[in-house]
Amino acid sequence: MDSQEVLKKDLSFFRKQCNFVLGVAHLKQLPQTGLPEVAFWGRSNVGKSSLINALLNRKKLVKVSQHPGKTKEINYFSLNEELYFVDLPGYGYAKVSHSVKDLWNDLVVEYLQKAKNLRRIFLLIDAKVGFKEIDFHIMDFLDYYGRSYQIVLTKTDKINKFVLNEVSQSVVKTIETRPACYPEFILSSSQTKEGMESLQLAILNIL
Ligand SMILES: Nc1nc2c(ncn2[C@@H]2O[C@H](COP(=O)(O)OP(=O)(O)OP(=O)(O)O)[C@@H](O)[C@H]2O)c(=O)[nH]1
Ligand SMILES: [Mg+2]
Repeated sequence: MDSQEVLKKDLSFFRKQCNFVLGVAHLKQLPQTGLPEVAFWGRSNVGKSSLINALLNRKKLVKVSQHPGKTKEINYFSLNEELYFVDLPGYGYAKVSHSVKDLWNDLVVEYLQKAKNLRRIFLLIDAKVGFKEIDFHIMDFLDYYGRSYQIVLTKTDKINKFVLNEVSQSVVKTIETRPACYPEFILSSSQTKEGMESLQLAILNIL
């Protein structure tokens, strides 16, 4: 087999059976299987759920919504019972009652502090919006806890090359100052599938 064939064979992993495992609302419900996990996080509506669907070649495995704040629990999806994809509730969405909002935040904060099998967090940034203040707070938190994360720009189909170039430069600058951030970032679109192979390779490398 040449290297191209090996690569294709590896990427076929993402076509294996995947299914919803559970939605975690309290930390004691976390799966105890010891399988490695990769998590997807970012502001509400940034495209976390869509990205998981695209990566797993599914249209409706994960619920996608026009309304920010759709994903409220920590949702676990298993790929071939070898790896968990973790869809985290988005942050930065204010239009929910404070008590519930605080609960989500506490849950995610606790998960990120304690998760033993979490190998990397893909931190999604909408390419059209760029970094917001809250994204910097989130990165402060991840850097503080030494949680390995990698930046993924989403929805690149919505912007032109000029804007993409500008936002990419700001990402490069940000990464330089962030100790827990993986040095390379990924451009992605769940619509055009740009970046899916890069993300899949990144995940295979983590495994
Ligand atoms: N054009 C375009 N739209 C996208 C893309 N990814 C997601 N969207 C749209 O963005 C909206 C939000 O997508 P979701 O995947 O639900 O976002 P999320 O980050 O999971 O949102 P919450 O669970 O609410 O935090 C939906 O209307 C999607 O169709 C993309 O790559 N390109
Ligand atoms: Mg979602």
